[in-house]
Amino acid sequence: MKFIHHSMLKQAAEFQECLRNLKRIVALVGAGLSASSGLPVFRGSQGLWKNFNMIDLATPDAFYIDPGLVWQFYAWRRHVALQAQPNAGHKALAALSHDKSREFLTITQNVDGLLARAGHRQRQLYEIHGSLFELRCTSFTCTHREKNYEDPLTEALAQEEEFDREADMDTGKLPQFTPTKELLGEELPLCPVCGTLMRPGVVWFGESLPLRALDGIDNFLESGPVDLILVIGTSGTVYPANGYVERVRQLGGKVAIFNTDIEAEVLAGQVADTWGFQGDAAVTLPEMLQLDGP
Ligand code: BV8
Ligand code: ZN
Repeated sequence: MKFIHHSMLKQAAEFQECLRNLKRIVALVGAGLSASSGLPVFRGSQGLWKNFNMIDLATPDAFYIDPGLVWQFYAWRRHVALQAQPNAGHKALAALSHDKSREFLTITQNVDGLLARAGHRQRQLYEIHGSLFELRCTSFTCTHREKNYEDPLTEALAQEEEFDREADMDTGKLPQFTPTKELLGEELPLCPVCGTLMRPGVVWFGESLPLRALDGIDNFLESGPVDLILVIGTSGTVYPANGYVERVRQLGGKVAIFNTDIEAEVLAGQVADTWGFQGDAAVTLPEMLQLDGP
């Protein structure tokens, strides 16, 4: 497929030439960036949702109906995220956040904490769907919330099988979630202040996104031109997160897509102001962002 290859080389050269002069950049990140760290993506073959419908797990109703099931899901997600390591893609974005010659911010849909662990500047990292490592009290009269990296959170939530990343990655066996037991309320994380059940500090379907984050992103988008949005490892199915791509286009910015699955016309360079780099973002992103000098 010489043609595609030629077009990709051309896009790469053009992108890197352009990147030097692009001063205000936004990254929109999805599960694909953490895929090669061993964390399953939500859709596609190894879909995390495959063995469980998202409605069963990532909604307030699911938690109300069966907090034990939902807590086992999130305890398992915390466990595998803590076992995972940030990859070269996470580190490339973290490096860009320390580049003084540009204004840059990352909007991540991921709740796995890997960008923070890669050393991304906190002030420029917006976790718009929350974090697995935030816990919140469910009582309306209590405002307790905490950062919490303990694993297990409670004895009952201890994860049996150790997820052996190397071995499992080779066999392509990604961690699968199978709830094992009926858990009672007192076996779940309880608020240290008022004793009420705690919940994961993530944004569930039907819940609004953290307003502080939305405001911070709006300030960036409205306080100057936006030259480029890097769209990394996201299927673009969840809103309002994926609305930012269109917003940057409307502001006259260019779009660079990093995904294992890119539309043919983007690959062929037929979509205006849009580059497409097909492959594992942990490989393509560092390659394309190597900033050899200012
Ligand atoms: C809200 C936290 C209103 C929890 C998540 C109908 C139409 C449009 C929208 C809606 C609709 N009905 C309802 C809505 C709104 C809804 C929504 O968008 N639904 C979708 C599913 C249709 N949105 C909401 O409910 C949001 N809230 O709208 O509130 C409101 C306003 C005010 C007051 C009250 C209410 C809240 C959405 C947040 C949900 N929480 N996560 C948790 O993680 O458990 S969403 C969760 O799924 C992730 O955070 C992420 O956002 C999403 C997964 O998407 P991706 O990250 O893109 O991952 P995916 O697997 O889909 O794709 C992976 C991609 O990577 C693929 O493209 C693949 O090709 C690529 N890839 C794979 N490997 C690699 C790779 N790329 C590069 N390298 C690789 N190695
Ligand atoms: Zn409380």
